[in-house]
Amino acid sequence: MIKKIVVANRGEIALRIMRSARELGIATVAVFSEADRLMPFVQYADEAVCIGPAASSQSYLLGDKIIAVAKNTGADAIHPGYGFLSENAKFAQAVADAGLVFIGPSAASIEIMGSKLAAKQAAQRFGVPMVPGTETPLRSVEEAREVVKKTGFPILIKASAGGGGKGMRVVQQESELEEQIRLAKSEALSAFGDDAVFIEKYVGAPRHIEIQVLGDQHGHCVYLFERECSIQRRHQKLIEEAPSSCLTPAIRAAMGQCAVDVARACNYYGAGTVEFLVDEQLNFYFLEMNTRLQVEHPVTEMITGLDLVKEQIRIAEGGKLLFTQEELQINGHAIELRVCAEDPANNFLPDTGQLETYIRPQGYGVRVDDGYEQGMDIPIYYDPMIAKLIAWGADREEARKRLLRAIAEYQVTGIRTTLPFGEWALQQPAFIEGNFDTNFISKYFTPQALEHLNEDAARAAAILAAQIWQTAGQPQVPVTASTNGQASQWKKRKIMR
Ligand code: MV4
Repeated sequence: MIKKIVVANRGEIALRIMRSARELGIATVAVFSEADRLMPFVQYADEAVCIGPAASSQSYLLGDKIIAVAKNTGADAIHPGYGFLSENAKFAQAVADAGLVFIGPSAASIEIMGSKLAAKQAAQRFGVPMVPGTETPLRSVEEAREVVKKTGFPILIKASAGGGGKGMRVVQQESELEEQIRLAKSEALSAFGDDAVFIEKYVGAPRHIEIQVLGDQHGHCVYLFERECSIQRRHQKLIEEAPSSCLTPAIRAAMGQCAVDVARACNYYGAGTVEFLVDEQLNFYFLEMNTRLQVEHPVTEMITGLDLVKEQIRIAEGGKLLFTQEELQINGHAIELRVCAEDPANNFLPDTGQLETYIRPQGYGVRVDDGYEQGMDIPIYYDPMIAKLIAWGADREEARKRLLRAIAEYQVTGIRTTLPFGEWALQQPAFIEGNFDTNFISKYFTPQALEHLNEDAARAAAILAAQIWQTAGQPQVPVTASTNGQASQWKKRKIMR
């Protein structure tokens, strides 16, 4: 049994993992960078060790140092969270070699799924549907021409070592083919140290739907239904929900079975996610498998009632799954908004600075997974996501309205966030109808879409300034702080119609 876990991560996910560990009576060790000394996850841990300067390359990516911390503190396991070392097969192996438990899949599973070509070959043996194209490294332009005779244009060239959209190139016509292959290969070589590329027919307006799987070390594997992740911008997801509004029970079951097959194809254990593209006719195609806990896992937790981190720990200890597929069911609907320190009105540029006001929404069905407190600075060194706001409802419409209500309650000043984007997106007719694909943001969103929100805030500020002037002669109160509550009053009236 695991008694002490080193959490090799920071921010909201470090805290998220520590909370589950504490409920299980497991002690936690935080490793942190010099920039994170005052962070809540460092405070929350039973022990904390500074592992280096702010830059990830000198702290959160130092696998050997983190393993040494585990040894020195008498920990018996390491949880990698997401990002950083979570999908690094060498790190997973080094943890095992040090006599520690890696809370995740085997190094071999991570390695197979890290190669998109190896993943496709494994999936093909189980008859999992894939986009027409190649399953072996492209050897020549002639081979590409042969493949395109069958698929037609447009096609995508993808790097085998890529993933998550990295190293992808669209080719529209024959005349571009040779040049694009050359560019894709050289880009893949410099970015990943591996120039293997493959071809897929380009699916134009797909949905991105992923299936959560859970496997134990005794050969049992189940799927925990899907997450709809189509609302993204430049491969950065912004809104995720479970279940997807477009799947029928039959397609859900078929995709779930395929996801379990992909997991079996690499002897998977732990929590994993199998990504699919779904086209307009609801054909689905396996893309890749992510061998970690994902950012958006809470929506799955909200509709299944499971704690995925606890399940990961149980599985890592060698425990058996406590439920069968038949015992799992979807309860209600959950929607998550990623609250990032980015300015949606300015091309989603990262915005750093101080969280001057930070007041969380509360109430029934609202969950906030975050990693900062009011008054803290958002460092420039890491991912700009400061929180995940999740709403659960008995059905999709209740979840949507609840998330809007929570967004209106959320008070953040000092930095710009994606909260206004969320308010806008959740009110779009296409979103309300569930009728959208991965082009949702580029199709509907313009910075002007948020202008009415700014107008409201400006009007509220003007009214307040006039009132203060009348009663006191000149401003006595910091205007930024006092306009905030006023602005959200205006917002609320506008949203809740
Ligand atoms: C595709 C595709 C269209 N056709 N493959 C992007 C992330 C990576 N996992 C695969 N991606 C895509 N692969 C074929 N054959 C379109 C995308 C894609 C995408 C996928 C999921 C979510 C958002 C996306 C945004 C642009 C492109």
